[in-house]
Amino acid sequence: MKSRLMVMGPTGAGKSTLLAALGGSQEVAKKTESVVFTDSSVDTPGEAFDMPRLYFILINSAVKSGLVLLVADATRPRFFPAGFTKVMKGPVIGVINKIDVAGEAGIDLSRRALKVAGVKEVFAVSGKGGQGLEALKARIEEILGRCCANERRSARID
Ligand SMILES: Nc1nc2c(ncn2[C@@H]2O[C@H](COP(=O)(O)OP(=O)(O)O)[C@@H](O)[C@H]2O)c(=O)[nH]1
Ligand SMILES: [Mg+2]
Repeated sequence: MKSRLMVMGPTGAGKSTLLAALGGSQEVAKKTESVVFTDSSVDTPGEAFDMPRLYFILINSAVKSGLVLLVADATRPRFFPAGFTKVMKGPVIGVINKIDVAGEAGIDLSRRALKVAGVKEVFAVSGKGGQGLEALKARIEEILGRCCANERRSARID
């Protein structure tokens, strides 16, 4: 369904934890070995983001999603390929994760990295501690609600 929320980003950035915190999946802190689709979410393995020859997995999954979150780990900030998110069909939001434990420098660098990757909007959150999640949730609802209101019955993320 096009109302799915997809997460992508490096291994260990907290994608699966974030998805669970947003209500989109049951699984927490278990290594994601493959793309996991539910009616409301798409979880992706970090390898698909870390290895360019696997990018097609992310691009194909994004086609079946209404919104993509690019998750950056503020405790291990790093740059992503410039303009990477522009190849995704549909909107992409940047998420700086682990602000409960990251320092200012890691948060700032992650913000810059997400901008370089091509995202316009960035939210800073802790998928584990809950900080910033309400604002992110509200924005997700707004975007998915607008794109696919008639699909939202079984795909609510709140
Ligand atoms: N401190 C902290 N740890 C987190 C947060 N989100 C995830 N983690 C931890 O980071 C590790 C990787 O999380 P996971 O969701 O499996 O990452 P994924 O590989 O991107 O799906 C786990 O040990 C999580 O408990 C967060 O917001 N803060
Ligand atoms: Mg995972």
